[in-house]
Amino acid sequence: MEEISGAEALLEALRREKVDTIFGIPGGAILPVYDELYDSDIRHILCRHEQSAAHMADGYARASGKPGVCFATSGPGASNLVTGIATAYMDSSPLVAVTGQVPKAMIGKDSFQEIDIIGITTPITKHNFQPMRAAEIPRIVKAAFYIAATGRPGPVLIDIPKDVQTEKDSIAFPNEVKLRGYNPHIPLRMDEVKRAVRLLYESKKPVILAGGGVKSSNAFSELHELSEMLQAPVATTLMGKGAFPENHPLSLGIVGMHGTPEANRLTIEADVILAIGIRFSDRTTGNVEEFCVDSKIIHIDIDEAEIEKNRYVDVAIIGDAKEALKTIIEGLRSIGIAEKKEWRERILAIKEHYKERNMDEHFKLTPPLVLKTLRRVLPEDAIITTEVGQNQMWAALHFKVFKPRTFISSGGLGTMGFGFPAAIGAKVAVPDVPVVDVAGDGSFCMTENSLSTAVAEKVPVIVLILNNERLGMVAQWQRLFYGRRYSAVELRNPDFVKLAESYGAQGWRVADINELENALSQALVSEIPSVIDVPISPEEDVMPMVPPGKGLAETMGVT
Ligand SMILES: Cc1ncc(C[n+]2csc(CCOP(=O)(O)OP(=O)(O)O)c2C)c(N)n1
Repeated sequence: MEEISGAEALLEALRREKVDTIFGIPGGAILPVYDELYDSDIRHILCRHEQSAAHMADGYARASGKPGVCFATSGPGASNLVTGIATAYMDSSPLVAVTGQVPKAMIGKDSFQEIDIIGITTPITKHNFQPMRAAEIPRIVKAAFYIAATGRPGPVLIDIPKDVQTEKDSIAFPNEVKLRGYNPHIPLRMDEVKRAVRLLYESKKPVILAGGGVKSSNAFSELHELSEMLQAPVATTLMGKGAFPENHPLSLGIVGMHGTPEANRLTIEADVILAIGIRFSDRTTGNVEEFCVDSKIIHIDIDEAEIEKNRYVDVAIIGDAKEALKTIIEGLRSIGIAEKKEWRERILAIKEHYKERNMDEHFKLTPPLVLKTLRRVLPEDAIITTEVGQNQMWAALHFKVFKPRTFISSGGLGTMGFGFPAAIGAKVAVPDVPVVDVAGDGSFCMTENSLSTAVAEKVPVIVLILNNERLGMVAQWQRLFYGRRYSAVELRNPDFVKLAESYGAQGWRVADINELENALSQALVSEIPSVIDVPISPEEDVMPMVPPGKGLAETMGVT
């Protein structure tokens, strides 16, 4: 067998995993890999910060469903990846991060640009590897992709010492991966499924809460079928947004701290809650002690560790959501479902009660109107990413999503600066649909230098900044809970139009909805990235809101 280097083995193994794009920044400890990349067909996207490289790979993964890949050098390169890896971990997004490491003999000696990235990332990866021989690389890459994409998806890191990258050996490429102690294919326990079927059959007021797990397992059509079969309305978590079409009569939008009033109201009234692929996060349940105390809860999750981590449940189904839903549907079909006339009427009445008033009169740039305009202008399959803060919650509340994998947001870690690089990654993965980052001014400034990457790599994403010249969500909390004592929230922003132009992108500042529509329609046909600066009032709150520590019944801002 011909001898090849560890770096060559890495790229060949990535090619065999059908990797077409890598996001990264080179440096001393990963130079042998970058040298191999020089001759490779794999597209490399040069980032300006490793955090953005990880977010781009994450955005690529969330839009395509395939693991995203990022590269960084040792030391500061690797440590800059950490926020991006943690973001992917918290949101169960499949990512494979490859870092260079100092040569084996220099590990543990405080060598130049050495950091213990294995130790640092242990709590924020599903697994990490440090090959000590070049011949281990193909098996490790195969295992990394398998672990990242199966079961509950998540990030995996491979840290390769520099001399392992250059070492030559006759290296074999396995076709299969077997990992002792890791078996993501969990057979359903039929006794639990039967109990779930019985509870759903007997329920008078069922509600489905759909989370990110529905997306990971591609259980969209099963969710649709079950919801209609049961006449159960569907509320989603932030991560689940997109799992159920939000123009469906049974859609309630998002539930929780900034949930829609109809989602929070009907969740409280439910007698049986079917929670699918959710982790009962505090942002979803409010005070968990008060969360639906009188309803029966069925929880489907692939990760056993999620069961009763946050909330006691009546029935736990551990396994793949798609398979579990299919089996439940079959079970229900065999016994038949009684029509729930009263519940249907109640759902309609609640939805009618909270129906938004027509806001189109004034053409003022209020966030809800901006987001509705965006929805009107974009095709159904356009992808939205968000930053973190008010912009994110306004987008979750007012931008209706109709297709799976078209709403991408940092839910678990809540990472400002995520949305723009994630938009670039998503656009690279799905180039034929428009991709818009709904941004806050503060968040955009955290990773705005990715404009360089977007321009250089010809990735025409659109950034729409809801510009309140504030760290808006922090200001909202200070307004509501700290007696308007605004501490460290005012921003002095750059001129975003000039900023965009100086990077070679294009920019608009808009004064009303007409100008917004014009800017959007020009940006949509443009081949260069666009930044649209939308000034909004700094006093605007995201409402409704469940105050921190309170139950869903104590929602503020609803009439
Ligand atoms: C990296 C990071 N630092 C700090 C925070 C805390 N934080 C949450 S929301 C927010 C304000 C966000 O401001 P902006 O991006 O302007 O969005 P807005 O709320 O105004 O829409 C801050 C500072 C965070 N989520 N992430």
